[in-house]
Amino acid sequence: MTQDTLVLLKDRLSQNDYQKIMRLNNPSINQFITTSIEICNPENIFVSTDSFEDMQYTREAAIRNHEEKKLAMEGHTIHFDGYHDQARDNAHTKFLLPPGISLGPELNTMDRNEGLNELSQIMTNIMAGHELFIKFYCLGPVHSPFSIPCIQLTDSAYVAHSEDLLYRQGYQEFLRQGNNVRFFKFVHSQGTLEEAGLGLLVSKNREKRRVYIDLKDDVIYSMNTQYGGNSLGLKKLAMRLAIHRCAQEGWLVEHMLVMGVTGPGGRISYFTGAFPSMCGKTSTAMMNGETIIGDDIAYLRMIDRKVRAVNVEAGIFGIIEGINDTNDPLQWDALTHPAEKIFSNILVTEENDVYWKGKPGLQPKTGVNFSGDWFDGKVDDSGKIIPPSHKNARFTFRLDILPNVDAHLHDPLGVEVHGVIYGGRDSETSVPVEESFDWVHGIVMKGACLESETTAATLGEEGVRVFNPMSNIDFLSIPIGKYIQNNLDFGARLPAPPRIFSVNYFLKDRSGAWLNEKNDKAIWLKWMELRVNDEADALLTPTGSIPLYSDLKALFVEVLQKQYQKQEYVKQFTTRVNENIEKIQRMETLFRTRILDTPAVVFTVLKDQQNRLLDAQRAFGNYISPEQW
Ligand code: SPV
Ligand code: MN
Repeated sequence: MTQDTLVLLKDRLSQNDYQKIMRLNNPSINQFITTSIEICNPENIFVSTDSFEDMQYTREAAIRNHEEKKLAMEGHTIHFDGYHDQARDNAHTKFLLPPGISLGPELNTMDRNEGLNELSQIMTNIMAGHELFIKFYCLGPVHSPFSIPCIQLTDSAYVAHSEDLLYRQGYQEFLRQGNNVRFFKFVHSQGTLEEAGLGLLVSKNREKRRVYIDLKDDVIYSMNTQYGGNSLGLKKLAMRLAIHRCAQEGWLVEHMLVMGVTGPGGRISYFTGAFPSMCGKTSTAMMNGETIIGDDIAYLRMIDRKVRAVNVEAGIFGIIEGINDTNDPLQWDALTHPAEKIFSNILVTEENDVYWKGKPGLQPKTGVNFSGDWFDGKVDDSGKIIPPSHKNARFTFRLDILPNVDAHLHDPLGVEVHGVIYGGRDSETSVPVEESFDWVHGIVMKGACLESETTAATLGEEGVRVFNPMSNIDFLSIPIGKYIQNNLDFGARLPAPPRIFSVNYFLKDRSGAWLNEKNDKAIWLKWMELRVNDEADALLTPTGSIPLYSDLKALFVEVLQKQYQKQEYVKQFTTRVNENIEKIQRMETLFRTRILDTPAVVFTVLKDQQNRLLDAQRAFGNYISPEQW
């Protein structure tokens, strides 16, 4: 640490804040902060520790700095992101790579020096006139083998406030881990601001929006954006650093919910579940009657030869569209009662209340939303109708406001995982729920071969079928084959790996009608809970093990008080042979031509499944009723 570093820190920080940094006694933290201050040049600086007062300061700053506004209900605030800043910007999210390093053709990369040069131009004085927040957090529970301390620099009080709701405070964790700690660093600036609805300020320079990831130094730069998926360091940005790190260390970082499913006699079995964005992950995690640990990102480690998982986060940044009292009673209750909560990109009514698309009751005719003053029928510059709330509009709150939060949310050892679920948006191929034959079959066929139709969670066209291994493609920071191999190796080290399942909430019949209702997922969860406890039989099909009609019928009555008809079961669980074979062929071509480091076993598993399907086709034809097995 140079003398200059300390001089600059002393000069720019208050005496009190300077002492907060000095207590950490970590030259690399000092260096990181100094360099960032020098280039970004904020007007003033606030250093936050884990104290209630510091969180209160951040909360109030979000109002004072015009990034949030109070709503009628106590604890509720509204935040807007710019009209064109409503989702993750994959095109401008890039890994900065030193010469000679490659992450394969599927990942978005650029030359490290070129990226750093571009950043230094974009970042010069970018915080002029802004307040810089220096915040310390911990990914995963504190005082745990999973804990990764993080430092977030941001000139957005909204970002800092969101992270206070979404993550555990980490100043004490830095002190606990001492100055050899390996930590992640984030620098975020909203950049130049302009006024949007309700006088709130939004990022203006979207042509200079960048999210650049420097794996070499474990640092991520996010510039000229506010949308959480681009700006919250600890969310999808940290996930990329963690995926890089876990592959070196032999554990897993997954785009997964963590939840407890209650079985007979009140027993709880824990599941993790990976779904692409907007494919039912949060609503599964929030299932009434079950317990929630997390809805987005999980770390999985082998501890005492078992898989244990934690939620990296302590809050939810969830999609609000369509939430209603009938289908999502827990989310509905949480959203309609006082508690600290940030709503983003929904409609604020004349009563200073909120409205989102799908909220029960009449849609207001006017209000203010992410497009400014809004009225029914308003169109944007390109003639597109502007809905009252954006499809990717979200809410942010702490998990502990939910009545069904699991008792182990902050357990330093997490929970033991009994089952792993993979789900995609697939209208034509896979059955609603199915168990794989074993870990390798599950990782390859359910995880690595996951395809899903695109949604509004990322910028770009919706409804296009894309390859999304383990629902994690957007966040991978290592070559795809290596990532699959890390998953395979993880299971190979376990004496009894968790069971692997697939679910598909989006299956349609040939006329395009949905084959399931939203709440049917409650039944699939209960069936999986029985399976991991060896308490339900299954039918063996070429693609995996599927439920017996009698078991589902009993569960439908018990859980949903619904008569489940045999013909519904037959339609839902018919094996669609051609569609499955076509998918295998798409995957085979993709792995051969685009994923150059595909593990050889992937091809073997694909081939075996194809042969089983061809045999079944010869015996039973193209559409095979479950009654045939
Ligand atoms: C997702 O899109 O997967 C999310 C929200 O969980 S974001 O923070 O944008 O990643
Ligand atoms: Mn997500």
